[in-house]
Amino acid sequence: KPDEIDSAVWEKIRDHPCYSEEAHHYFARMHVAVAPACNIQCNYCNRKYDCANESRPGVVSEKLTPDQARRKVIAVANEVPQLSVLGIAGPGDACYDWKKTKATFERVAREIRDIKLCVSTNGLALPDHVAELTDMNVDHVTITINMVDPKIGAKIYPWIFYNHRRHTGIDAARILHKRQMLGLEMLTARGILTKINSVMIPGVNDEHLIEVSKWVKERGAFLHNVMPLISDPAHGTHFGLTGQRGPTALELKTLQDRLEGGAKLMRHCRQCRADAVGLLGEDRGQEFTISQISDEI
Ligand code: CLF
Ligand code: SF4
Repeated sequence: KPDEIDSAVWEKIRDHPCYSEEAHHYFARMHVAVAPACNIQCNYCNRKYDCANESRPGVVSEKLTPDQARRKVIAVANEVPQLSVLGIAGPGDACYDWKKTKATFERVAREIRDIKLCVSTNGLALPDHVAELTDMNVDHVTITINMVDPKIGAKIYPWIFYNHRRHTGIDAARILHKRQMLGLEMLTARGILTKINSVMIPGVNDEHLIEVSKWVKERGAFLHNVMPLISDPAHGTHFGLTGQRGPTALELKTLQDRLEGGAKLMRHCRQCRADAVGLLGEDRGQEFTISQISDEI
């Protein structure tokens, strides 16, 4: 255990492949794509594929009901001894599509007691579910935070759906920002480890992510993961259609180096799919499609 990390935190990260760089060589995660609905629109999203919170577009993820997800997790746990974490990361928003997220976690936790539960969200609905996340012993939550200035947010989010209606422009970005900060503070107060994902969008929020890093560090974020925008016109995202480019590998690394000294950086993210299975960078999802899993589980 590294000296600077306290023992309670170490227990939470030592076998989590995203929260501990060391652990990612030995421990596997799996995602189940149970949460297709989303409450915001990001200009880098293509709903046909996965939540770009964490996911590389490509092939449509296999969407599952909570019971199918339970069966799949058991099948994977039987075959993949390194499995330590079950994450829900889309294809929509795990906290907005909450009933399915909750039902999945409850079913799995009843049968596999030591699996770690992990959630990824845009943060808008997060404050409403922090109490339940705490009750379910969810120790890891990722919030995608791309701005702390609503003027920049308005360039990334055309609308959000909140309190039964659609909000647009700066108004939408301001609400999203407040909810993200509130959610982060609530998690920190309860000792839940938080990772902040930021999508680096050149010319839109690249410089601004230095400010984001300060804000989230002050509010107790455990890790900051800056990911490159994946902008391919073929995927039909808004940014893809407007010709917005993603950063080069050098631009990403230069920004990450400038962020040293803010929140601790994650540098080994592989932008997993919403139905990824295996070690990071490995995707064994095709071995565990629901049609291959016995009905008896
Ligand atoms: Fe999944 Fe995300 Fe949990 Fe990890 S992924 S919900 S924190 S278990 Fe990890 Fe994949 Fe990067 Fe995500 S490498 S995309 S950071
Ligand atoms: Fe798409 Fe995820 Fe953004 Fe929702 S939060 S619009 S699913 S990228």
